[in-house]
Amino acid sequence: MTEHVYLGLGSNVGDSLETLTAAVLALDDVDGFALDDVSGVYETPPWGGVDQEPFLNLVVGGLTTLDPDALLTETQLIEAAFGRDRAREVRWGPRRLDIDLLLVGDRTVDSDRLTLPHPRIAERAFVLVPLLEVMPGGSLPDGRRLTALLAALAPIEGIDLVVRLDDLVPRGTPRPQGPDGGPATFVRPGSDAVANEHGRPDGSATETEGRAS
Ligand code: A4P
Ligand code: MG
Repeated sequence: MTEHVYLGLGSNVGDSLETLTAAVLALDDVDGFALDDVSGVYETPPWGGVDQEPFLNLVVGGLTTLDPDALLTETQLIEAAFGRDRAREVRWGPRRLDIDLLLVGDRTVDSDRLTLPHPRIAERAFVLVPLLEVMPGGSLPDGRRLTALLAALAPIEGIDLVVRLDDLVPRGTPRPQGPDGGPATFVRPGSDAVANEHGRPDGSATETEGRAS
């Protein structure tokens, strides 16, 4: 059986952009997993109450023939290969690389090792913003729409598009273009259109402070 799967990646230790790019390519190398789409990379304020650096986050969509447990084993091997040391971690603290299974088809799983959908999707703008890019119009298996979940977190500040990794997915759907031919913008609920430093409509500095939820 082939299923659609969505994975959330985050990093705030080391060269996060390099780590995330390499991790996406490592995922594509996993037997039984094929990369289908990758969101932009967003700089996001740390969520979870630990004082730490901002994260870079992205979401990938893929097709898999692996069962969720086997896929989790693969993602944890990739985390370890990039130097993640779980023994030294603070919960919701700094991470060299975190890969979360967000959604695997419509499955709901609640085992010691794995919960699906990932239990904190609805609370995390750093997940919902990139997830909506690769799953436009998407919903959780219980029917809650991603757009409604994101709106419920408003106002959302400090999430900024850093770069697109579209070249990693040559067969992906072409992206909508922004007004200047640059990256597409999105609008934070209750505020003006936002884009990265190349596409920001008012040319002002990119805001990095704020809160995710
Ligand atoms: N596990 C259960 N379900 C899952 C699933 N769906 N996907 C189990 C992945 N793992 C799952 O994982 C601990 C155990 O959860 C795993 O061994 C697996 O068996 P974890 O990643 O160490 O921690 P967690 O308790 O799952 O927490 P979570 O929600 O993944 O958060 P993290 O990784 O602790 O959070 N702020 C921003 N802006 N961006 C971030 O990326 N990340 C963190 C780290 C905190 N703040 C952040 C970010
Ligand atoms: Mg995690």
